[in-house]
Amino acid sequence: MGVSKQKVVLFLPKPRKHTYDNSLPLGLLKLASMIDRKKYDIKLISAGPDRDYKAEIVEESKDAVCVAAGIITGYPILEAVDIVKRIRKVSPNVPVVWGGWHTSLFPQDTLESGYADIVVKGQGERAFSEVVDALAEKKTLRGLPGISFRDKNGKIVHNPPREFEDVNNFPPMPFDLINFEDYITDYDGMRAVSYVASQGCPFACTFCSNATIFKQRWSAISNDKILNDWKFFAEKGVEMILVCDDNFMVNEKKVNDFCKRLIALKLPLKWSKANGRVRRFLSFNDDTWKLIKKSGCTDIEIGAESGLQSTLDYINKQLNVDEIVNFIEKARQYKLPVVSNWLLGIPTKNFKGATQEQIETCLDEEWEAMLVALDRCYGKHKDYEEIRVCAYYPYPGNQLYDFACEIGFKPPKDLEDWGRLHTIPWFSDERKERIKMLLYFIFPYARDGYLQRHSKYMIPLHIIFHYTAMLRWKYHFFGFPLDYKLYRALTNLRMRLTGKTATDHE
Ligand code: B12
Ligand code: SF4
Repeated sequence: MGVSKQKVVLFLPKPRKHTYDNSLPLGLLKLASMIDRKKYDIKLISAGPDRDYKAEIVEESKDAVCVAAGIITGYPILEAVDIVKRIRKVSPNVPVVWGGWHTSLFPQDTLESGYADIVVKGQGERAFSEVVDALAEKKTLRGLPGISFRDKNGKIVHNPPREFEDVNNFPPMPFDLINFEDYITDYDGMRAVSYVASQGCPFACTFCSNATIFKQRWSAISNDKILNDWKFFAEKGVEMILVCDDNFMVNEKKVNDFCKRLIALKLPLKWSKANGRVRRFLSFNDDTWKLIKKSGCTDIEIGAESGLQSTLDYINKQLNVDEIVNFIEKARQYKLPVVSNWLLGIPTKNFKGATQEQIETCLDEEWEAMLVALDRCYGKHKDYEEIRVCAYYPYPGNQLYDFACEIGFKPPKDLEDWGRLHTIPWFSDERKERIKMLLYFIFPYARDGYLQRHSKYMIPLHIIFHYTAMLRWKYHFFGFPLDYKLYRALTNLRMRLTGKTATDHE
């Protein structure tokens, strides 16, 4: 008779109160890749709208070696706390492990909350597999690098950090653990999945915690391994791969080789949203750009962040506004639309000791500079794939977060408080509303080819919206937003009629 395997439960809470995310649970799959399946039975459960996943997690945890959650800052914390409370009622002795970006930054707070017994910091694959073995074999956790834990007496112990490893040391992701069809999303009518081909980032922008967690290390999955995963995706009928690396276009030689090999494989796949630093990307030669296009890449993504040079310098972006403009022009030559990301409300040294009136002047300047930069990038063409403008929110673990706290942002006081969004004192609701107008109304309606693209479903109002959106952009005019208000009212009505809820970031 075979020995029954012990169970390891991995779960991923939903990212926001009203929205689910059905992109592949890549972090948990990577962890699972290092767990010995001969010894352990792995249950991987991610939040989904059509089943009682919380009850499932509680049920599976009953006789588990441990139950582990992947956590990013924000709402996932509140949901994980709720799930752990339910588990504890039924299985008070099952060890609870938390890992991911938030807990890597706040191991002490996480353990003090009482909702986690062990925290894995940074890269999780090897650390978590060692934790599982230690728990199963009832060995001490003392000395295991990269973790913090509460010992038998309730004392919090922080073990030394773990060396960041080459991601190629880890086995392929065990996709057989999930029902793959559940993670296929619709992208412009194509069957799409998300993919991450690297970890870390060599840069250190001051608003990002990547450098704090991964110490400016960057490691990329080899082209062989990426292509094996992509072949598997193609076999599953995937047509589009959404690349979500923090920085995919780092090494030109690797990108060039990757594209050549992808072309040679003739997979019926397109890829999209691969991210790169503008300056590095600009230095890629003509051959690489052509290969990127030829290999089925439909668009590329950049962090432009600001139209103000002083702000770009302040956040250590190592980028000039001219380079953003040149980059988008260059991508245009290769017929590669660019998804550009912009932040508004970035606090700079001018905010320190300034009155709200002075801050408003800085924010107006930032807004105007972004519009001018957008005109330079897209003015004539409006041929963007997407433009994303976001209000800066102080996510923790970096210099800009510390500065935001210095100038009035109230830092959350404990783990659960990190689950709630706090007000940004210098950024008014009126400014947030203007961002929404850009994002949901002006950008989508002003796009090149909008009328042709939507001609099938065109109603006269769409035509009017298209022209008012273009005029608003052209003249930088955002007053009397009757068209926008009408658009909102119609959207809300449609949502009510179709029974959909607005996402909570809208
Ligand atoms: C896909 C993605 C999403 C998806 C899904 C998120 C999810 N549930 O994983 C969606 C679109 C929903 C999303 C939304 C948001 N995201 Co997001 N997202 C990503 C992205 C691009 C990829 C995640 C991924 O799959 N990575 C690949 C895997 C392999 O890496 P990993 O998840 O980090 O896992 C490793 C370790 O962290 C660790 N680990 C992870 N989980 C666990 C669990 C255990 C038990 C253990 C032991 C270890 C462990 O081990 C893994 C292997 O080494 C990351 C950037 C990135 N490079 O990771 C941002 C990122 C996670 N997102 C981020 C943010 C800020 C957001 C948003 C708030 C953005 C916004 N302004 O709206 C929202 C809302 C989320 C919220 N909190 O409210 C930040 C999180 C920062 C933070 N402090 O937590 C990141 C890191 C981007 C960044 N560079 O700042 N996001
Ligand atoms: S913002 Fe992007 S480029 Fe800058 S440190 Fe973070 S991941 Fe790297």
